Order: sequence, then C-alpha cells, then structure tokens
Amino acid sequence: MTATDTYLLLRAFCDELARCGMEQACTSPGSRCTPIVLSLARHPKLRAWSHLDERCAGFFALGAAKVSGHPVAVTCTSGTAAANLAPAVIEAHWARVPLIVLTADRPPELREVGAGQAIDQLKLYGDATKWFFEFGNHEATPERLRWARSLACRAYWTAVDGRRGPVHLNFPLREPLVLDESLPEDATGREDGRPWVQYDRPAPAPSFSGPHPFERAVIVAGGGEADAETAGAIAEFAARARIPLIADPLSGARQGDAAIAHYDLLLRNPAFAAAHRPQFVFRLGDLPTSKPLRAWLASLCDVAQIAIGPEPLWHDPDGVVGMQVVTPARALLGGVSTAQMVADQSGWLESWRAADETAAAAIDDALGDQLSEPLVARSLCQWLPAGATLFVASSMPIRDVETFASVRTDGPRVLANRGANGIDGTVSSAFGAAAAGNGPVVLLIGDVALAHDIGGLLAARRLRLALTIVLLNNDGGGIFHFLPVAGQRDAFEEHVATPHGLDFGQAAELYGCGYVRPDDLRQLQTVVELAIGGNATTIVEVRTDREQNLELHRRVAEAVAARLEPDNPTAELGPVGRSAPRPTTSEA
Ligand SMILES: Cc1ncc(C[n+]2csc(CCOP(=O)(O)OP(=O)(O)O)c2C)c(N)n1
Repeated sequence: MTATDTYLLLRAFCDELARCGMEQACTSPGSRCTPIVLSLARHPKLRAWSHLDERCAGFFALGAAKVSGHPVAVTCTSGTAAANLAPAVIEAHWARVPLIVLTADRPPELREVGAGQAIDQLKLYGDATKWFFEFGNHEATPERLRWARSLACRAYWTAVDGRRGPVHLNFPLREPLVLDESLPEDATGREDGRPWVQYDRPAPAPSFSGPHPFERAVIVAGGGEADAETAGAIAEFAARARIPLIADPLSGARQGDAAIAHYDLLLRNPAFAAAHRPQFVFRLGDLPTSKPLRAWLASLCDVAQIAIGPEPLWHDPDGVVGMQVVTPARALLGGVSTAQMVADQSGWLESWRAADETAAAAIDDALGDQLSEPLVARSLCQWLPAGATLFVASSMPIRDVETFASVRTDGPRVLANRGANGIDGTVSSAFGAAAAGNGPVVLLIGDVALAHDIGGLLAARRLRLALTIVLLNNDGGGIFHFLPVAGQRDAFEEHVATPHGLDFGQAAELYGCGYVRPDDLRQLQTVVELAIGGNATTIVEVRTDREQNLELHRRVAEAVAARLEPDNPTAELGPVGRSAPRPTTSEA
C-alpha cells in the first residue's frame, strides 16, 4: 500500500461527499492528517476553510452547516486535536446539525506503543455521533474505490437522514503521508456528476388523526426546523386557523397575524396565564428557553399537548405531551382542512394579541432609549434587514432576544447554539454562518462568551470574513445575578461572575478587526448599518452594568404586569415573584 493508494481512495471519498451536496469543509494543520487535508483542499467543488484551532474549526463547521442546510466536513490530526472537536460534535448532536468528522489516526501498529499523538480515537465522541466507522488501510483497487465512494455516500446520507447529526470516520494513515507521484485523472465516479448512491426517502402523505376542531388551541414553535419556508407556513397556518402562535425567534415563525412575541413576560402574570388556559397545545421544534413558558406548559397536564415534527424530540421534561405526530410540521399543517378549524374562536386570538400589544408598549416605555442589553437585543431584531442572520450567544443575549424581539414578517434569521446551551465556540459558529450564507451576519454576544472563543476572531483576517460583532460587555457573566448564587458574596464575583477587565479594543487590533464603541442608540444603529454594509469584521462594544441590568429586567417585568392589571400594579409576577425574569437555572 503506497501513498498513491491513500490519496486515490481519499480523493474518491471526498469527491463523493461533494457529489452528494457537500460544499464546505474545515481543515486544521498536522502531519498525520495531511492526506485528508490536501484531498479536501484540492477538490474543485469544495471550499476548504483553514483553521489553527480544532475547537474553532468544529464550531465553524457547525455554523456553516446550520446556514447551508448541508453537511460540512471537518478534519484534524490525531491525538488531542481530535478531542478538541468534541464540544462542536456534542452541540451538533443535540442541535441536530449534520457534520462529517474525519479524524486522522495512527495505524494500528502505532497505537498503545508510545508513538506520539496516539490516543484511543475509536468511537471517541460516544453516542454524540450517529455513526462511527474505522476506514482502515487499503489498496486502491477498482473494488476498493467503489467501496470508498459508497462509504462516503453512506456517511453523507446518514448525517442528513431522519434525526440529523454528526457522523465520525477515523482514518489510520501510514507514512509516507505525501505523494511521490502525481495522481492520474479521476474517472472512477458515476457519469453526469451523480453520487455513487442516490438516496430517497419518500415523504409520507400527511394525515392528521389528532383531536379537532382546535378550540382554544395554541401553537408553541421553537428552534430546530427553522428553514424559512417552514417558518412561513407555520405562521400562515396559525393566522388562518386563528390560533395564537407562541413563537421563539429561533423558530423563524415570530411573524404574521397570530404571532405572540412577549409570552415570557405575559405568562409571568398568573391572572393572564389562568385566563388564557388552552384546550390544545401544538408543540413544534425545540422547547423554547423561557422559564415562565416552560412552567406554564408543565402546569397544563390535563390539556391535550401534541408534539409535531419530522422526528420525535421528546422535549418534555414534565411528561405532559400526550401525542407525538412524527411528520414535518409543514406537510401536516398544509393538510389540515378548514373544517378541522374553528371559525369563531370568540376572541381567543384577539385576547392574546391585545395583551401582546400591551406588553410591547410597556416594554418600550420601560426601556426608553438608553443603551441597555434588552434594548440592544430588541433593536437589532427591529433593524436588521430580511436576508441578514442574527447569531445569538447563550446566556442573557438569547433570553433577551426571546423576551424582547417584536413580531416581524421581514426580520432576520435568528440562529444560536442551543443544542447543549454552551457559551463556547460562538464566535467561530457565527463566522461559519458568515462563510456559508449570502447576507450579512451579526453576532450578539456577552463578554465572557467572546473571551471564551477569542481565538475564533482569527477567521476575520485569515479567512477574510465579514462579521458584525455586537458585544454586550458587562465585565462578567451577567446571567448569574439573576440566580440565587448572587447572594453568596464571599465567592460570587471571583468564581461565578468572573470579571476579567479585558480591553476588547486591543483584541480587535490583535486580530485585525474594526472596533467602535457607540455612545447612544442612534450611533449604535448607524455603526451597525455601516458594519453590515461593509466587508470587514467589526466589534461594536456596548458597555453595560450587571447590577443595573438585573434592575432593568425587574422594572420591565413590573411595567408589563402593571399594564396588564391596571387596578393591581403590585400584582404577583408569576413563578419568580417580584424579582426579574429568571433564566433556566440548571443551564447557567
Ligand atoms: C462552555 C460553557 N461553560 C460554562 C457555561 C456556564 N455559563 C452560562 S452563562 C455563563 C456566563 C456568560 O457570560 P457572558 O457571555 O458575558 O453573558 P452574560 O451572562 O453577561 O449575558 C457561563 C459561564 C456554559 N453555558 N457553557
């Protein structure tokens, strides 16, 4: 077996991934991975993005796969390099994002004998991958080349079929790792650029045998199935059926006449929650983050709750879902006849809508026009054009976008890494989204998350990618002020809030990014508009204060409660009493 055999097999394998529809790959340097890196980089139909850090490479691939909808390959050398892909692989598993992970490895004779960079890479990512395969070492016979092509198709189709997710192939590679001769022309693929194995799973005809008509129904739409057409179809169905649509921005469905934006603040109010008790709940996609929404759904244990999606997600921590309808929401909703809907809902939707508008007015009054974390989140969702992508970091940014974004039909696409809710890799994922998409990408991120993936900024200069990074810098983890741990004064600041005092202007300089610090809302709008119209990466820093942020969230919740119940301005605020909205504690 020669280097030529290795390269012929890898060329056929990568060619097949491209024929199936893969457009992008991420590489990282090393010796052992050289044949894989070169095979990906040299394929004329693949765009290979080079990274120094495997953790960044993995998260970049994840962002690119989210935006393109196609699997993205990521490769690295052996040893801890492969372990550094684990956070992105785990996120991809939980978020149902197709990745094709190609790790280079020592051949068997160099394992467990003291050779360098040799760790156990077999099934390294455990159950986080849908499929693991050890490629082995082979001569590039016609049979083996066909097998390599078929194997690549299997990797691709496995990643996208059913519940999407990552697959892992491990390649033991023997020296020599570079070619000593040039490869012959490749004539081993099928004609017309077709994949070796085409794959078809005909969609089942949609039929809905669930309960109907849907009197006093609500739809809860979360992230996960967020292609624009599905989101539009959900919004259109809800408007037609007069069903309130509780839409997480990650669903893309916070649009149209039935969308309810401020459910987090509305459902804090027990009187509202009780008066708006539904008879049916249709749950689409992931469970949204909002704690009051989750608590409300959990309290509806005697209500018919029906989860609908192309695969069962089991997002039901409280065991209240009574039916799983396994079909794409879009196909199903399109098949529901008007006879199954109730024409007269006696003001059901109107009542939700009126409350939502009341909440929106209260929010606007309480926030005013002073730069604050909620106002930045709300404003970005109002300003960004259709065609833009807003990538939102975990912690308070995702919660503020969920709580404060308005209903908007031509809004930006909202993406986040919410599979495992990590703050890691967010900068890299946003760059991946910028690499794979067409429109401008804006990243809304806290300072700890930015510091965590500061190396991701390398993509700005090395890969010449444009990203507008709106940084909410409260010098630490602001989310923790909302949690009981904030009372543990002896250790809170140092060990939980973790202020760092970083000067992000210097980071911008180091990584070759633009840097602006707007003073007010109008300036922020101007710099964001300029930045998204340009072709460079810019950090737009907004300084905030963690304590004041907590206080502001509390004031907004009070303002909404007072507006909903004008006779009782000190009304109970729901699960968190009179304190500010609380994040899901188990997560932070
Ligand atoms: C990889 C990872 N490590 C730790 C956490 C726990 N965590 C949740 S939020 C948070 C702080 C985030 O701070 P920042 O990004 O500044 O946002 P803010 O809380 O100020 O909104 C941390 C450490 C996590 N979610 N993921």
